[in-house]
Amino acid sequence: MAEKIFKWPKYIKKATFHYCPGCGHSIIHRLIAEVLEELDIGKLAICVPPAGCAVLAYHYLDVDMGEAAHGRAAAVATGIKRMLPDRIVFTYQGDGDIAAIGTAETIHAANRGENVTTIFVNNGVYGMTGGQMAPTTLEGQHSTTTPGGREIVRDGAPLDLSEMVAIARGSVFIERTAVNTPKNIRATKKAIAKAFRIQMEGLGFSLVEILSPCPTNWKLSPIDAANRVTETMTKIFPLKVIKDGAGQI
Ligand SMILES: Cc1ncc(C[n+]2csc(CCOP(=O)(O)OP(=O)(O)O)c2C)c(N)n1
Ligand code: SF4
Repeated sequence: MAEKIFKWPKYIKKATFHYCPGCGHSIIHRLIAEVLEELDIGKLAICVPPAGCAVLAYHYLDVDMGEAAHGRAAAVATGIKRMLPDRIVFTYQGDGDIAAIGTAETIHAANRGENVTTIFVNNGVYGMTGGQMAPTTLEGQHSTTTPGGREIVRDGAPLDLSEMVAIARGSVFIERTAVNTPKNIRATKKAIAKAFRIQMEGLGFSLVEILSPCPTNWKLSPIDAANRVTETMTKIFPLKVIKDGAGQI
């Protein structure tokens, strides 16, 4: 009998994604849905989606949702988890959301050791609003607000948000992955599953940073955008487990 190797994930709604061709958000949604199903925690899950291209995540992920204002997801997740400790609470945030306007909420939630999980989608730009520079924009990268390329002296260096969160004593597990190749997609799914398991065990704050193509604002084809992740982004944001275990690094 033929083996079924592909099916519609239980926690993805029958909707058509609005994401651009080659965008990483679609893949990441699917991975989250697969992990929720495999860990049998979909009915317990509460997602706090961002302001950003994934603001409509509630159209796609079939789990409870508690929308947050731009950058406030870690604070909203804190409140939800403290009121409903038996639920699995996760934020889903872009780099503008988490590493610019939401830096304070994120660092302090991590430092308090809030038992929540953060999915941090790093595409190096403010995608939804048209491709402005984000804290994670690379040196020399063109954006609508750095038309001649990001200059470190003028604009600052790319921000290592995940490493900053790792320094916070209450964070437990932090890994940086990518969704530009099948191998990296598989590693991302493993990392998301580990982050959720840490929350299920009540161990504290977990975060998975996922390097994710934004072909539209990078002005590249989907294939060239996927290649750029390995060729350029991973040189500045290496794929690795940044922290595995409680305490300060
Ligand atoms: C308080 C506030 N300031 C600004 C905005 C406008 N805004 C919406 S999405 C966004 C940036 C989103 O970029 P990012 O978080 O990187 O997510 P992406 O769209 O790239 O997935 C901004 C600045 C807003 N919604 N609320
Ligand atoms: S603008 Fe970028 S991040 Fe937003 S949906 Fe399109 S490819 Fe994805």
